[in-house]
Amino acid sequence: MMLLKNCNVATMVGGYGLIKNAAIVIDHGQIQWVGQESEAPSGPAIDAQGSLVTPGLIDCHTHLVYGGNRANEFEQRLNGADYAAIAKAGGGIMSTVRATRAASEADLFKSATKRLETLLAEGVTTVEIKSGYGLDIQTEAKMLRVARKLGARHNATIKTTFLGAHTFPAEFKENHAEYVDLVCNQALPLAHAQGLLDAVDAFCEGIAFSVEETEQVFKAAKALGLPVKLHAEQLSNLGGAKLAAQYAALSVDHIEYLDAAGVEAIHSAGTVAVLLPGAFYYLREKQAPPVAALRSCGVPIAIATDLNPGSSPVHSLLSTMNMACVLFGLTPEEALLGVTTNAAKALGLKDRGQVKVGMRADLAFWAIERPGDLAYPLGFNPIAAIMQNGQFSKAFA
Ligand code: DI6
Ligand code: FE
Repeated sequence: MMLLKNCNVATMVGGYGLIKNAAIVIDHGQIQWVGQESEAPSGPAIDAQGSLVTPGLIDCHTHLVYGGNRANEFEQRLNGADYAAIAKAGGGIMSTVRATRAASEADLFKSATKRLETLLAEGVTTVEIKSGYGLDIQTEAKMLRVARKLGARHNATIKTTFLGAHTFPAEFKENHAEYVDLVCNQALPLAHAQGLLDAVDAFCEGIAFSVEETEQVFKAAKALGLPVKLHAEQLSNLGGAKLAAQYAALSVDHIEYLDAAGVEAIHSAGTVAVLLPGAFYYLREKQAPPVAALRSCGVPIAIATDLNPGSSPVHSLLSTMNMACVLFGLTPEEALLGVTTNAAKALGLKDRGQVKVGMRADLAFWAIERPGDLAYPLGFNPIAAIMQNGQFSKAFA
């Protein structure tokens, strides 16, 4: 049993849920008690140095396993080329697919480890990682094995998502139906049979998969009992979110172009809206997601880095909180909910995202006073200590 004293706890229960002058009891990797320090059980305690304690942060949307990088495309875009045009010309996602196919499993593990450790240093304790830069049976599985191995080697929970339907690989450019068939009937079931999958995603967009093609992928996922998520309405409004709602998706992600009917549909389905301000920032998008409508409807809003080599080479969830506030108008409390409670929901995780009895003891201790101290600076990390499953992965100095 471990007793922590001298802290303020952002429980995230019923909103921000602050308990001042708090103590926390942890046992067997779980929170056993949380409340006023004056009412805490007696015994030897660890001094939490007056820190603000939040749930360990959750990055619920990343593509952090990949080969190569796309700094060249960053330059091309600065010179006027646009994201979709680069993709159509065989760059974009396909450029990363070529590099990822060519990379050894050991090299992918090594480069992904650096990115993961950068995220974890900011109090992140759970990370979702997608495949989608293989687009063939072997390379999709290779990426997912790397993601599983990252989870086994780090003090963090890694959730994996199959994204075989990310784009059409060059060899299927003229035969989309055959590729969708390969995804649904071979790549997906094989990865699942190897225990590599927690969820299934697709990129529903003009430059990627149509609503009908996406539905085939969702049907295959459901047949295997896997939950679905969707990259939807990022660059245009195809109605992907409505489809996702019909399949009780955990989340719809990006959603800059989501309309009122889409908001209503995901609200009814209990689907989380995942905002990815890093991609919006890098692609210099003009249309922000419908935050006011999501709020007034009561749709849970999560935010994530979307860490990927093309549209969002963002390795910081704290910076993402800042961008969600500055670019999308979230409040710092909403941003914090977006990387804790609502991010847990977006991954279907019921055992984390709040500091309350029975939850997993994943905690971040910050040398700050209020959520604004996380969302307001850029490039400053006020972490004091990190606890993962009841153990300090970073101890107090
Ligand atoms: N949307 C994204 O933001 C990433 N994938 C997707 O479907 C970007 C992937 C990339 O550009 O490499
Ligand atoms: Fe993405």
